[in-house]
Amino acid sequence: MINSDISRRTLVKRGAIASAGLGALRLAAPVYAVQTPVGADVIPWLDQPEPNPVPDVIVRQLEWEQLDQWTTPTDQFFVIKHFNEPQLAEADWSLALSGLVNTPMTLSLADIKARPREEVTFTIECSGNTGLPFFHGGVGNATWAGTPLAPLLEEAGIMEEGIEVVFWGADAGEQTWGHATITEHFARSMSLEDAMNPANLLAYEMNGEELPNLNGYPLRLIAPGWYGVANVKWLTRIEVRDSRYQGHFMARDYVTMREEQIDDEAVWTRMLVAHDRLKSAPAKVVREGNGYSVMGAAWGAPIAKVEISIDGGEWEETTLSEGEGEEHAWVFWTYDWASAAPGEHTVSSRATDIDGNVQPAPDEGHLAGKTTYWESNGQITRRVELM
Ligand SMILES: Nc1nc2c(c(=O)[nH]1)N[C@H]1C(S)=C(S)[C@@H](COP(=O)(O)O)O[C@H]1N2
Ligand SMILES: [Mo]
Repeated sequence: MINSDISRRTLVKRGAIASAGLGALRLAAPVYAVQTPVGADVIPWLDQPEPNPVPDVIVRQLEWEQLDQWTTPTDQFFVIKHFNEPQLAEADWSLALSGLVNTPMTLSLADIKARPREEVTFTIECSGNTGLPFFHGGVGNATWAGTPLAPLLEEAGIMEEGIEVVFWGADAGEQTWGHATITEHFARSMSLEDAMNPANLLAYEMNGEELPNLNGYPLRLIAPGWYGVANVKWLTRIEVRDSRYQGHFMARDYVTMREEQIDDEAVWTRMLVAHDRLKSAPAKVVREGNGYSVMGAAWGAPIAKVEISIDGGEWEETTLSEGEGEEHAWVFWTYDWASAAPGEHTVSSRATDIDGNVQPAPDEGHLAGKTTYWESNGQITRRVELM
């Protein structure tokens, strides 16, 4: 307390000039621009991610200090690739709709593009993001375009026993399980009810252009509200089954292990990674003249507010600056750091969704007994040094 009082007082002189400048800015453009203003500097965080030991899997990550646009430019969008990178040509590619359907179908890309086109702006996050010291940039926001999945399933006609829908990718890799080694495709499934959600798209466009190869050309599932792993790329088959598909990315990997108390007994649970979780992150500290501001993002649920804590102090509300009211996309927030004093500081953020759920501290709620790195949506604290 005493320390922060002193630092606040030493700041008064510096602050006077800074707040005059920022006040003038505010008139011109209501909230702080998300874009780093011309002549302003981004102060790099002191805590930088460790070198990426798996560049074939985590192919590209968002660089938080460079976050400047609400829609992530395609060439900056993170890429996760567990197996090979398929090279699919439109001429010999098709999508099969098979399994427990009355009318199996085979669709060309032209068939799919001839169907109704819809767009959704959806922030995808890999559920491993921020759970590993080298993986902090596994999130991005893009506008996806494609045709809704539900009418296609309806046209195919789901048989009575059909309760689960499997999305198969063209990529495959070797997996050993017990005594057996197999070559398995990337695939995920969801319940028929989840698959029928009108938000799901078979997407062939990202940010107004053809899907880039690394993001799943020619077609991927876009399942708004689901963690990245559910958004199957290089899609070749949609198959309806009478029970849950238990492939590697359903039952072995992307499984969250947690110790829970059930009726006073400690038990271990293993749940597959599915829906997004509420999260936020400080993106960058910006210096303009003598004034500082912090900018960040929040996603995983419709956001009501984002708060910031400097040096572990009281939570203060930030200003939501872009994306408010979007159901599936991140919200950008800004904070006028009027009391910024020279030296090292910590910056933490926490999001609250429109139902009043609060992003947990790193050891709170479902994070308390969790051992695996999946679904690490705890509050993020970054360190910065101001001159
Ligand atoms: N076919 C296929 N689809 C896939 C994957 C994959 O390895 N193969 N990775 C998944 C995971 S784990 C994530 S986080 C997202 C990442 O999508 P992006 O690479 O377009 O950012 O794709 C998902 N879809
Ligand atoms: Mo992922």
